[in-house]
Amino acid sequence: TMPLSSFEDFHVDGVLSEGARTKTVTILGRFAGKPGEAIVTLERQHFDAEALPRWLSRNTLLTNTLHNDIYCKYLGVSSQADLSAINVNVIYPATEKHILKYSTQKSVLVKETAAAYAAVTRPYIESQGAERLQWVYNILEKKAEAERLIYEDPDPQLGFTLHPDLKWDQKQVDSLHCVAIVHRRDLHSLRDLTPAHLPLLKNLQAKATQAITSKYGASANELRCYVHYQPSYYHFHLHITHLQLDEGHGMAAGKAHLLEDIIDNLEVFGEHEYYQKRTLYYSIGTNDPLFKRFQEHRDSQVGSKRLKLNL
Ligand code: M7G
Repeated sequence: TMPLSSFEDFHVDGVLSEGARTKTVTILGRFAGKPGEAIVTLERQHFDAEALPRWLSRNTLLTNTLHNDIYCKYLGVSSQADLSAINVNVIYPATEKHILKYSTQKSVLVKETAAAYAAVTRPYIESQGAERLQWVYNILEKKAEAERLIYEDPDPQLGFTLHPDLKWDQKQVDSLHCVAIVHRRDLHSLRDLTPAHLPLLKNLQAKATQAITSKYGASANELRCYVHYQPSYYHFHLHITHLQLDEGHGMAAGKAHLLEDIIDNLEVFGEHEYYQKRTLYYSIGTNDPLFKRFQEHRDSQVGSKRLKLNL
């Protein structure tokens, strides 16, 4: 076969698959008058530095689709014919923590023992300002995203809200990503969970998946329900994604804990304070303020050992 110079006389027989995250589409087709079928994969190109000034100009018209606190989501359409539409997320005004989170950085694996949690992580969580959770409280109080609400169980102890995640443009069910946020405000992370929370977790499991199934048609065994440790936001919430969605780092071993596993661990080992006592391993960016705290902790331990040894 000759290399092509264009898609002249190409006929599309059908779409074989689409990748929402990879921005690809794979097509089955034929060339008129020629035998055999062709599989063609189209992949959107990376943004090159040269195109950025053209995108970030008055020629890009933004239609707002989400506004919650400092977070906005838009559909961007350029009046320059050679540029196609894009999804745009804006954080404004961004805090130092946001800038660090979104900057390219190295990751390291952290071993968080129960003692390290008590000495480093818990004080860090307690030092978080309430303003970081403003978007969560806006959702719970219907001050934002009320029109995007998929489902709510208003019970103050067992209840939660269910919304499309900021990351999902809601275009395709196989890239579905929703977030269920519990109404109670005393649970910060996985570390706080005990058998007393089993009714809450089982309520989430049953009703959130049921609501997604009836709204989007994805069946329960096509959904992945998980909790991040460490999360970015210390108010207990559940991620629900379609199994087809490749969420990259957000699904990585160590970071994503399946809701089913959490429930099972609490049922089997919960009386032994499973999530309070066990060692948790996760990767963390070296820009993360929590990483700095682990470093300071290690340095102070080395220092106090030296003192004890009279060095
Ligand atoms: P996380 O596990 O705390 O942190 O998840 P991660 O960002 O490291 O995954 C928080 C989830 O909430 C993420 O999937 C965010 O995309 C999502 N999210 C964040 N904000 C600020 C909003 C928002 O304002 N609205 C909605 N609907 N989702 C959000």
